[in-house]
Amino acid sequence: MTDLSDLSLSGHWAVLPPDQDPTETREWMQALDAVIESEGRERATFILRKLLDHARTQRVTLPPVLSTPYCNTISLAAQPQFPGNLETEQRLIGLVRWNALATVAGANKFSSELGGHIASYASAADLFEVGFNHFFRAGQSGDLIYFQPHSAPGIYARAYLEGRLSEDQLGNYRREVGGKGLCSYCHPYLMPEFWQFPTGSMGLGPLMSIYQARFLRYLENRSVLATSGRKVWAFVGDGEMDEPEALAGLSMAAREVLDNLIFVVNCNLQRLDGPVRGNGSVIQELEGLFAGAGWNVIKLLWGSDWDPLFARDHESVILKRLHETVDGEFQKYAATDGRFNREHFFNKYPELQAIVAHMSDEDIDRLKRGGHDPVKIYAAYHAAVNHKGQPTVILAQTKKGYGMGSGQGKMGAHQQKKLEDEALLAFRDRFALPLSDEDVVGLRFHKPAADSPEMKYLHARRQTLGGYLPARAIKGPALAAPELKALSKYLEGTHGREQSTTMVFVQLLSQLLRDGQLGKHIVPIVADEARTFGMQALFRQVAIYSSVGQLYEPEDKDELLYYKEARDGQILEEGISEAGAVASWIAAATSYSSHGVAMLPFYIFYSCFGFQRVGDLIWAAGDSRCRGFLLGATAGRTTLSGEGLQHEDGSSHLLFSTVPNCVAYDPCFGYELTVILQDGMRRMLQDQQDVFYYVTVMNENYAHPAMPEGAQEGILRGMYRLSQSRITKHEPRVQLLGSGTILREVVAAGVLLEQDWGVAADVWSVTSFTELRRDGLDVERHNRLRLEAEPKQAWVEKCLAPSAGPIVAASDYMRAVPDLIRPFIPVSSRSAVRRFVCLGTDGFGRSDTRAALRSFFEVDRHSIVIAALKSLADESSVKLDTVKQAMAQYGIDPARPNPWDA
Ligand SMILES: Cc1ncc(C[n+]2csc(CCOP(=O)(O)OP(=O)(O)O)c2C)c(N)n1
Ligand SMILES: [Mg+2]
Repeated sequence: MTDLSDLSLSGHWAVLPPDQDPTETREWMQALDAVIESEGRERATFILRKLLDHARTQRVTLPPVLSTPYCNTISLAAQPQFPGNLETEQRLIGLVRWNALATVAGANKFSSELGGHIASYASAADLFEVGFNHFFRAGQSGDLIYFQPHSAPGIYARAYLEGRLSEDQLGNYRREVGGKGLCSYCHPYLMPEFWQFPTGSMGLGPLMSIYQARFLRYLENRSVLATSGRKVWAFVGDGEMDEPEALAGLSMAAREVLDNLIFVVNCNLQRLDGPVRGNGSVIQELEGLFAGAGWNVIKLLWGSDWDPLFARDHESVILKRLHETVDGEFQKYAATDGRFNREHFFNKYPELQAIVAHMSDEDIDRLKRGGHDPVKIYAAYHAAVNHKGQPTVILAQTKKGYGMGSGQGKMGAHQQKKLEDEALLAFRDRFALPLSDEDVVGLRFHKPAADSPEMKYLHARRQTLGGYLPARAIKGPALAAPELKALSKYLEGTHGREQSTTMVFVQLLSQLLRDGQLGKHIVPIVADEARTFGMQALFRQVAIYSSVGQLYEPEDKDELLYYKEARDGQILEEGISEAGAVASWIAAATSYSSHGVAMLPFYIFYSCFGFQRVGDLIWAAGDSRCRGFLLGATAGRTTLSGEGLQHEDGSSHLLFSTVPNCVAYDPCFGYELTVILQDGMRRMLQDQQDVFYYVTVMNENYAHPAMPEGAQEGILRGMYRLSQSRITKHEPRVQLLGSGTILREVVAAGVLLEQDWGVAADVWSVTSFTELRRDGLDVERHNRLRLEAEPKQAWVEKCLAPSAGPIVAASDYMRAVPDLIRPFIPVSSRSAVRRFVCLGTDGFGRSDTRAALRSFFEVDRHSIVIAALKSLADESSVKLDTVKQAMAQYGIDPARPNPWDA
C-alpha cells in the first residue's frame, strides 16, 4: 500500500520509506479496525493516545499529527443526504454566476476605469449558494456572515434575483457617486442597509469575525442577550490567510471554545500575482496551523465524481499522486483540459491510468474540486454547524475563475474583468443558461419569472431561513444618556486636589458602570494596561470576563481589589493584542446594529499604540459605523515623560482626524472631559448618530478648576475662552491657545507675559483642533457655494475676531495639529495679516522629565512667551530687544538644535 505521507509545514513532501513488511502493517490496521468495529471510535482514540504516549517513552519518532491525507475529511459513508433540489439549485447558481459576471463586465464596458473582479466569486459561488439555500439564517437572531470582499458582485447578483437590488443598481456597480450604484466591496458605510461587515482590507474580516463570535458569548454569559445557536461565518481567501491579522485570533477562538464560529477558506490556490504556495500546499499548511491552534479542520477537496475513483483505488495510488503534486501543478491542471490532466496527472502510474480508463477526456475535465460540489459543501457545512467544542475551519478546494473558460486557473485570473464574446457564450453553455446569443453578448441581466420553479425555490429557501441577507439594521433601540447634572461632581473641579484626566475618566466610568440603566451596556476594554491607567479597582467592581469563570484562587485574593475573573465579568481584558482589542471594540460598537442592543465600549490604550498600530482597523470601524469611545491614554509627547521614542505620541490626533466619522478631543480639565463624554453618549446612544470618539487622557496630575459659566458650547465646538487678561488696555495683547496638558503651560505663559513683560494675554482652551478645522472647512464651503444664503462664520473666527493681537497655539502634538485652524484665523483690526504661530512636538520622542521635554520641544511656558513676544515685535508692538532679553532671562539658546533634527 502507498503511504499517506503529508506535506510538511516547511513546504515539501515528506516521503516515507517503502513498506518492508506489508503483512505486519496490515495486521496492525486490521487490529485497529476491529477495535473501531467492536468498541467504537472513542476507544480507538484512547488506544492510539496510549500507544503514542508509550512510543514517546520508547523514543520512537512520532509522525506529524497536524495533517491528514489530501482528501475529504468527511467520508462518503458519513455524508448526509443532500436535502435540496440539486437541479434547481444548479440552475440558480448558474444565473447568479451570470448576473455577477454581467455586473463586472458591464461596468467595464461602461468605463475601464471602474475595475472589478470575476474570478474570486467564480471560485466561491457554490460555497455561498449552499450557505444561502441551506444554512445562513437571517435576522437579528440569525447568523453573521463575513463575505470574502472580492465576491461582492455575486452577493449583489443573488440580491437581484431576490428582488432586493434593481437592475439599475447592478448596472451601476462601482459607480457610487450619486447614490444609486453599488460598492466595490462590502462597505456598511456606503450601503448601510445591506452590508454588515467591512472586509475589503484583507485579514481584518477573519480577525473581526473571531472577536464577533466571542462577543456573542460575552453577551450571553453576561445575560445581556441570548445568542446561543447563532453562528458566525467568515469566508476568507487562501491568499488572505497570509495576513498576520488573519492568523492572529486563531488560538483565542479555540481557547474560548467558539463552536459558534465557522471559517470557510476558499482555497483556489491562487492569490493576485500567482499561486499562494506554488511549491507546496496551502491546504496542508493551513490544516497544520488551524489544527495546531485547536480548531476542527474539515478538508473539502474533491467532488462526488471522485468518490468512485477513490473507492476503486485499493492501493491509494490517487493519494500518492495527489501528495506528489504541488499547488503550482494543481493550478496548471485547473487551467488545462481533461486531456492534459489525463496525460500529466493520471498517466503517471499505470494503476492510476487504469482507474480513469473508462472515462473520456470530457469526463476528466468535469471532475470537480470539492468547493464546487453542493453535495460535498452541504456535508462540510452540516458537520461544521453541528460540531461542538471547537471552532471549525473548512478548507474548500476550488478553481480560481471557475467556468471562465480560458480565464480559469490562469496566472492573471484575479484581474480579469471581462470575457470575449466567445468565452461568454461558452460560459452560457457551460452553466446551461437560458440566454440567447444577443442576451449574452449584450451582457443582459437575467431573472426568471416570479412564478418559475427557480424563483419559488429561492424565495422558499430564504423564507425557511428567516428572510434575506446580507441586511443591516441602521438603528437599534436608543438608550438614554445620563444627564450632565448627574455627572456634576466632575464639573466642580477638584478643589486643589491633583488628579490626571485618566483618573477622572476612571471615576466617571466607574459611576457609569453603576448606573441602573446604562451600566449593563458598558463594555470596558483593555489590552493589558488596566493597572497602568489605575483601573484595577474595576477588576473587583465588575470583574474581568472569562468564559470559564476563575479556576484558580488569585494570588491577591486577600486584597480588597483582587484580580477577579467571572463568567459574567464585564471587562474585556484582551491581553497584549491591540488588534484584538479593537476588533472586540468594533463588535461592541456595532452591537446596536448586529444584535439590536446598544453597547457602549470604552477601549483605553496607550495613545501611541492606537492609530499607528491598528490604523486600518480604525478605518474598518468607521466603515462599520461604530459607536463607542476610544481613549488614547498616557497621551502626549511630553506628558508621558519617561517612556521614550516609541511610546510618546505626538501624532494620534492628526491620524484620527483622517477618519470622517471620528470625533476627536484633547481636553485638559476634568469638566471638559465630562462634557465631551456626556455629549458623546447623547449623540451615539440617544440620537443614534453614527460617530465614534477618540479622546486623549493624560497621566499628569494637577488641580482641576470648576467649569466656567457658559463654557459648554465652546468645549464641544472645540474652543472657548478660559480667561481674559486683567490688563484692560488693549496693547500689547496676545491670544494664547492651548490643548491637553499644554494648556497649563499656556496659562503659565499668560501669567509670565503679564508679570514680566506687561503684555495682556487672553487664554483659550482648545479641546479639539480637528473639530475646529471641520467646522471651518464646512463654513468655508458653505460660503463658497451658497451664494444666496447668509454667510456663516467659523467657530474659530467667531471666537477670535473680536480679540486683539497675535495668536500663539501650542499642544503636545505635532505643529500640524494646531496649524489645522490656520485658514480660519480672522484678520486683526490692525492689519490684514494676523500672526498665528504654532508650537508643537515634531520630532522623535525621548525620555526625560516633563519639564525637560517641554523645554526641548519648545512647548513650555518660556517658549510660548518667546513666541508671543516675537509675534508682537514683528508687528512693532514690543521691541526686538525685549525678545532677546526674555531669551536671556529664560536661558534659551537661540542656536539650540531644532528638535525634529535632534
Ligand atoms: C490589506 C490588503 N492588501 C492587499 C489587497 C489587494 N488584494 C485584493 S484581492 C488580493 C488577492 C486575494 O487572494 P485570495 O485571498 O487568495 O482571494 P481569491 O481572490 O483568490 O479568492 C489582493 C492582494 C487588499 N484588498 N487588502
Ligand atoms: Mg485565493
